[in-house]
Amino acid sequence: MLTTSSRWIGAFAVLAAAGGGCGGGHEGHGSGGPHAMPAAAMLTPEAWSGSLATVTATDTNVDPNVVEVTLRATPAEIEYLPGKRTTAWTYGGTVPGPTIRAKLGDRILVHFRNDLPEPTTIHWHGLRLPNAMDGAGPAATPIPPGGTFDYAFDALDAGTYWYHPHVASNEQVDRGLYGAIVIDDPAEPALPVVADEMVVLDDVMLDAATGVQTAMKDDERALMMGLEGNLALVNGRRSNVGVAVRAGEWRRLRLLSSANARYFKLSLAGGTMIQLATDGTLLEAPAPVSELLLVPGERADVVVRVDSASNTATLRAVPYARAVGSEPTTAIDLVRLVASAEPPVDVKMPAALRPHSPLSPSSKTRTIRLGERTDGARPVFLINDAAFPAVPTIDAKLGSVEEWAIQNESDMDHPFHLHGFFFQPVDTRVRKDTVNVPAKTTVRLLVDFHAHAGAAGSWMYHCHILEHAEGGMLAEVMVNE
Ligand SMILES: [Cu+2]
Repeated sequence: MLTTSSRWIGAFAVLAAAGGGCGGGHEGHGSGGPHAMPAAAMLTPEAWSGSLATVTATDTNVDPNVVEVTLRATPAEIEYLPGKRTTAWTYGGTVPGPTIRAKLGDRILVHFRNDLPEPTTIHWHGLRLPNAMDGAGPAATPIPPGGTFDYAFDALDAGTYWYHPHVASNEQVDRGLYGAIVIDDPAEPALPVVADEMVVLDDVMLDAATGVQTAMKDDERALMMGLEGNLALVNGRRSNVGVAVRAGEWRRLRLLSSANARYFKLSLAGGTMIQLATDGTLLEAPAPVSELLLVPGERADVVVRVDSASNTATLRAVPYARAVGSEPTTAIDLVRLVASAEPPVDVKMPAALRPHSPLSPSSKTRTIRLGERTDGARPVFLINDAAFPAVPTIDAKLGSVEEWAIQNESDMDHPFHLHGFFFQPVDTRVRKDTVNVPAKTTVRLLVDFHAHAGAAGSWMYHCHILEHAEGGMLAEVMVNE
């Protein structure tokens, strides 16, 4: 079957061979003529200096084992481009929303109010929590404009997580509704770092002249590839921020991609980058990385430093092609660590972080096929040949381990995300909740349906390219006692 993407990507190949560019002319979809949909050119505002600090949510509860915060979803004016105002949708007036920090075992209470003009929810990405608190699936009724909801759950796992809406997520997350939640484990080995900061990567499509965010609802490229903006954001500010550091000192960066679709393949020129954690979990040992692919929804904790022979280390998104035959993204400078005149220091990382056990063997094997077809002019994204809500719900048993073969039959990569439970890619010991499944490949996962309070219920799994999830590549697993 000739899918839209193969026709469309074929058009890319034709265009590349002709050395052509996008003249802005769009021919009819599937008309047979070249249908060029290259990514929009990136805006490259001037580099600037500042800080990576994000707003932290205020804990209003005096009990040291309870974190109680208020979040309000509300439109707000944000200055993404110098001197220009963009109306974003925010948690509490900032992008990203306030970082919620708690420690392992804490009770977390979030009083939420929706002051948006449409219904929303908060989904707590990566956290194991009661099904009714997940902000997604049949147990989560969208909160209407003016409505409130109290989220309450325990911090069961240390790590770096995030929160975002699960209603019209492609539009609501893109407008700025996302924030981080960090669970600290006091028993973790102490790390010799001078800073421990969120680095939330996103992109947004703006009119360069006015700063107004461009609605991309019917953009054919966005519908197919997911929406990539023309301005990269680091913690809600334009990219290429310079941070003053001392050469040799380590900073812990908790990298999170809240982008709808952009893949950030990260490198650190002039410095050293060592990965500590993936999604919610510390690795067994620090792992030096020269490049690190961060897909939508995924997190990676790293430590970074400027090497003693360098003045600057640049965290950069380097080109990556996430569809067969598509053009790679262009390189984007995100963060520059600029060394001061102080003499370099030499600080060693610990040799080990946290041991992990392999999961017990699976009791059941499933194949989950990711695919795509067209419905008129619109692409439809599929799981096992059906689009949500027509994908049959899977039944799984609480306490079991299943092996899922995620078979990507399409011509583009898809980031696979499961709610409420961790999985372990086979042949690894890491626990993850979001994993890239490259085009035309199969990724095998051991899914751990380990019981936790309120774990029974229907949980979503889906592609985390939000246009794909909203376009059908989403389904539910009913986890039974
Ligand atoms: Cu996808």
